[in-house]
Amino acid sequence: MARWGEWDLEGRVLVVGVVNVTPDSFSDGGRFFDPDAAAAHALRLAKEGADLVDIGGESSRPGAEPVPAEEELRRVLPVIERLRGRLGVPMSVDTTKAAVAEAALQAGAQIVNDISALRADPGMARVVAGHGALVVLMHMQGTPRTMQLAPHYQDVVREVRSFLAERIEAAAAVGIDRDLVAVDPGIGFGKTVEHNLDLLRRLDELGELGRPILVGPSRKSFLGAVLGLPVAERLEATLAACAVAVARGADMVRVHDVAPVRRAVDLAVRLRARRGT
Ligand code: HH2
Repeated sequence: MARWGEWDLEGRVLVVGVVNVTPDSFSDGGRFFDPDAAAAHALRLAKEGADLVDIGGESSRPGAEPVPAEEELRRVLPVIERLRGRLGVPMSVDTTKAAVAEAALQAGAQIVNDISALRADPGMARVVAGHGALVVLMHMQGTPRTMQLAPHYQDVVREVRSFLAERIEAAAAVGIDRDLVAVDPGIGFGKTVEHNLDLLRRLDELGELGRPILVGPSRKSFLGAVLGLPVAERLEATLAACAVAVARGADMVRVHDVAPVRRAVDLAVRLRARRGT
């Protein structure tokens, strides 16, 4: 497994640049709510070295209320349309809704990042399979509205791994080629600080799934909890978390601060023991 779609992941880590077209995202809500501002931000992230950009129109921060599909489409489609043919790197759409994924793929996105791992919308798997799109399947306990109320696991890493294994099978059962699937432990999604730290400490245990691993620690609250820092001051912690994740086998990192993360992970990947050694 050294490939994801067109990407060769041998000795290489993909940097996924975050574009939040939302008024309420936890770290940059409102900054890129305007489609021109969002498109300009995506172009900047590509220039800074992002391998792909992930465009989302619904915040999934703890406590967030769901956004109707029509509103999500009003947010993300104009951005995708502005970037089509201009961005120079692929676009993914961060959505749990089949209608949003369908329209985004038709408009030029090539990847679906579904934080519900195809569970939130029964039509989602068919859309992904129909387009032959790349897909990210993420673990989450509960829903964004409820997930941080009382996260509970016997062994968070084993439970996340078996959940992701089950979701890979569910995707394959509806005709999604396994080679197109990447997996994500869902840092911050129904996890305590200690659960998040455990997932990063033992990330290598997800390697058994045989699929590329994406992690999204960027600016998240567990970093703030460990260091006692507000969201605007979590860059160094994000860099450290990304570097350790890469050392433990991450193939992709989803981040807001592309330029510094690019440098950190390009070094980290050179320092990584080769797979199987
Ligand atoms: N984290 C967020 C959103 N989408 N997708 C994947 N695959 N993995 C993640 O860790 C992940 C994700 C949350 O970050 P952000 O998009 O910046 O915040 P918000 O959900 O508030 O818009």
